[in-house]
Amino acid sequence: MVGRLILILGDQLSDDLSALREGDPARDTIVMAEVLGEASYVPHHPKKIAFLFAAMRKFATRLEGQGWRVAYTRLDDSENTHSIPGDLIRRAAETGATEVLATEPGEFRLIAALEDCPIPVHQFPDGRFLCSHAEFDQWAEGRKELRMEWFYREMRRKTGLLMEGDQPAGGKWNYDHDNRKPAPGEIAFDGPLRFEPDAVTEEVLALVETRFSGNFGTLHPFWFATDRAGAQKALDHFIAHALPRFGDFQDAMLDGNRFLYHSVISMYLNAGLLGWREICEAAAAAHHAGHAPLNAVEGFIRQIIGWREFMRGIYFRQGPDYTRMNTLGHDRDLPGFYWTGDTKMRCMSRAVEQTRDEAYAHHIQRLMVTGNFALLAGIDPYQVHEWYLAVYADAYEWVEAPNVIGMSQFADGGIVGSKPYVSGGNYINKMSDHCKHCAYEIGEKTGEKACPFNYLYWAFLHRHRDRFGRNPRMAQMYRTWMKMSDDKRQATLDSADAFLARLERGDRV
Ligand code: FAD
Ligand code: DLZ
Repeated sequence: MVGRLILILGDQLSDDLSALREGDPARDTIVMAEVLGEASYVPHHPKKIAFLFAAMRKFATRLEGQGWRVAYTRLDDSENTHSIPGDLIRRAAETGATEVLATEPGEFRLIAALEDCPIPVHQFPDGRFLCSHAEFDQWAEGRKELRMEWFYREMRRKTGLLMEGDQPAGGKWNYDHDNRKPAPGEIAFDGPLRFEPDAVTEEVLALVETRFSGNFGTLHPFWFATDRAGAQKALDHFIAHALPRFGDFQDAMLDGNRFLYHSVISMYLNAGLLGWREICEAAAAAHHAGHAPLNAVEGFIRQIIGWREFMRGIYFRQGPDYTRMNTLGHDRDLPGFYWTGDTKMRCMSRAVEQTRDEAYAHHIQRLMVTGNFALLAGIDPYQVHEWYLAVYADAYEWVEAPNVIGMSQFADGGIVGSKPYVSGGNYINKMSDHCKHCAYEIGEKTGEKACPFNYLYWAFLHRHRDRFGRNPRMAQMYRTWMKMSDDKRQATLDSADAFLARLERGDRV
């Protein structure tokens, strides 16, 4: 019987992949390929490329150890066609295979490319998620609004995580209220577990250094785990040392600390080196053993079975045009300092610098600093989306786009959230110590010295008053704006205009 090809993509490095389950090691050939088509459709951070290539190479070796035949294409191979369909065609010619088994990719771009491939590709559902497309659609059907909280409760019931019978542990579904403490003086966690590159990783690092040196982001020091065993150790390290305080300081930011009590496991989870179930069960077990409080564990589990699954559901329900949504009509170009970090706004420069160094920023930096600024300044959401997709090691469209287009930029008009995540400088000052180090004055509301977030925030609300003025969740903000004197309001709008003019001129702002 003629064997088939089994495609495994760079973010499908899991033993329990549906395409593998459908395959037969005795007759099928696994295809894995480092191709420019994937490595350069956005200018990915070099750490992201190195992580995936090293993890792909090791996963191929692992599969060979399990008895699979693997046709692995390295980036430098002379026969490399540099596209996934191209490599499938080449491998089909070599092996005589006439069909391909694949697990559905996480981006519509690649799903379409596989559908158009001249060799039939059977795309099986990606079973590594808790909620299937059909289940999400069934949940969403007929609802006026899709809200994460209701979806999350279904997922808690479905998994039984932190449940006491049919009731949530502790009597409440959501402990978010306890999870908003401002930045603490000191952090009793020295960050994610770091790994010394081994020979496989060193070889990849040399390749990435030569081929992707022009991309935004520093490659060295490279400290990510690149296989499942390492990712599991990184998870254990988080559970043992950071989870107990994860909840309290989930929204905090510190000028001198990049990770606080965050897990920094999203790149492992999204590439398939870890699974949602083992992560959530480890967190729940830590709570049951008395090691971590409920607010921390509930908050952490909610991010994974709630937000992560909800975002995926939205992406696949909305379809390929979602990334082009621009409900607020924002059209300003992404400022250059998103690539250089060269801005006087301390919170922005710190977020961009750490993104450059680590291919990582935590949620509040992404949402309330770089995302908030882009929204307030009216940046074209598609450009914002491309930036996020490129710069973070955990970024794939299925999870990045709903976070950026939906949650952060409100470009979807409220599919993900009922109101935009915007704030003035006061929020950043409350949750961080950046403002102490900033060239701008957080206490000033207008004029050249004032924190730009302060006046851009009011100018945003004013600009979009027809859309948001009647939103009950924003009524208080509009009342405050309207209570200001005409002179103060005018000075605020003038400061915003002057700032945006400086931004457009390319001045250092
Ligand atoms: P922790 O804070 O420790 O949280 C634990 C886990 O929960 C994460 O590893 C992640 O898997 C999950 N999680 C938390 N929040 C979300 C969320 N909103 N959506 C999906 N999963 C979540 N996450 C990505 O995985 N890829 C992205 O490309 C991505 N882009 C984002 C863009 C913007 C504008 C925003 C606001 C958020 C984005 N997120 C993205 C969500 C979140 O910021 C990251 O998952 C988180 O910062 C990863 O760091 P961590 O592993 O330390 O997470
Ligand atoms: C992100 C990425 C990169 C940088 N390179 C590759 C690659 O060379 N080969 C591959 O199979 N996958 C890569 N990936 C991951 C894919 O882009 C990802 O599978 C799709 O975007 C779908 O999520």
